[in-house]
Amino acid sequence: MTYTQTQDSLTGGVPDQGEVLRLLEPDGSRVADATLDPWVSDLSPHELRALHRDMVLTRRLDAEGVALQRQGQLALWAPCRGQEAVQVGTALALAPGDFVFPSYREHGVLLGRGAQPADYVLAWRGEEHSAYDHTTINAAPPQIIIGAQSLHATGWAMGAQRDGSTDVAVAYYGDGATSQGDVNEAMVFASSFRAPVVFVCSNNQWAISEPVTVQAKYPIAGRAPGFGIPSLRIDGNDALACVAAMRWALDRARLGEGPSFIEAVTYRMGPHTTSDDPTRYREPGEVEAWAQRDPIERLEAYLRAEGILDDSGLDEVARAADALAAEVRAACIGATTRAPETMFDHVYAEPHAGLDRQKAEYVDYLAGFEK
Ligand SMILES: Cc1ncc(C[n+]2csc(CCOP(=O)(O)OP(=O)(O)O)c2C)c(N)n1
Ligand SMILES: [Mg+2]
Repeated sequence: MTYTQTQDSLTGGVPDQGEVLRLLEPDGSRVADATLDPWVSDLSPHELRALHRDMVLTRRLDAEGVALQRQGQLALWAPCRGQEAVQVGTALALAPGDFVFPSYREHGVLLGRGAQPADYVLAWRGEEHSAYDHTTINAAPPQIIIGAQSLHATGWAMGAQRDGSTDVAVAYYGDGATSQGDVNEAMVFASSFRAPVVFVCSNNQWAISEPVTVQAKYPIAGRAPGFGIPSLRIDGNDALACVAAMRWALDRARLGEGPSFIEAVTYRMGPHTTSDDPTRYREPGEVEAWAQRDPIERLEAYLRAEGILDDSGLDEVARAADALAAEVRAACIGATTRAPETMFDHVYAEPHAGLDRQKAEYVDYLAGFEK
């Protein structure tokens, strides 16, 4: 579905919730789409293999994150299984100078930005406020406050605009986040100032235990034109569609045409986080139906049919994925745990009397255990 005019959201009733733009059917067959096709016509076999490889790597490292949490090595993990196409596909379209503002679930986006093994896990282990240097991989720390990153991205974009740069900010958030004031405020600002920002909404059908149908009586992508922001509603399990839509949005931003909105319709195959039990609120049949639309199997089927990927290529990718998972595990288990009171460090750049007092109280509290 394309929402290019404000009018689209005001007329014509509620479009079918299933109506999305796509280039790959669930069985991997290639279909034409006049809006998306021009943006992926130049993808080389090498780039297509990289797209597939990063998706497999993301799935493998995500499984390792879950395992590490189950083994007591991480406090929490937010699984992204099922959402690899939107994360990896949109990240692949970025330029090095672009800056992403991810949520807690965007492991595939971080991979695309060049994150190192420790970067995925140290914050979830409680070792660091932010595991990576955000200026190295041009990614803000994973945001836990739902939707807050949309404002940060818009502010960054307005800064880039004033610097006269062509760099673009990207805010990644979920379907539930679109009910937050922050997201709506960000869209007003982005539209008013024609900020070079892309809003990527991964509609994974659930906001913890709340189904998207409760808070979206109209396709989420259909809201954006009301803010003056063109949008696309794409199949978020189709990696080619994700690359194409992101290139469309980035191009608009770089040409000074302002913000764009992408609703990627996908599915969260796992629990909300490792603290959640989704069997309490969703039917197994729903999960099974979405398993038939798996993003990795879909791209694999297409690449095999095109002669771009074969058994030996798949073996090589599986080995690389296991190697990455082993590195992530080693970085996690081998991390040096610092003194607990260091969590007060680096909160402010300048000395802060209130924080110093809290730190002193906490040191006293810890000393109580030694008596
Ligand atoms: C401002 C705020 N309110 C509530 C929460 C608790 N919370 C954590 S995740 C979540 C659901 C988010 O759903 P969605 O935006 O669809 O993203 P998803 O988790 O599905 O990727 C909520 C309500 C929070 N972290 N921040
Ligand atoms: Mg969601």
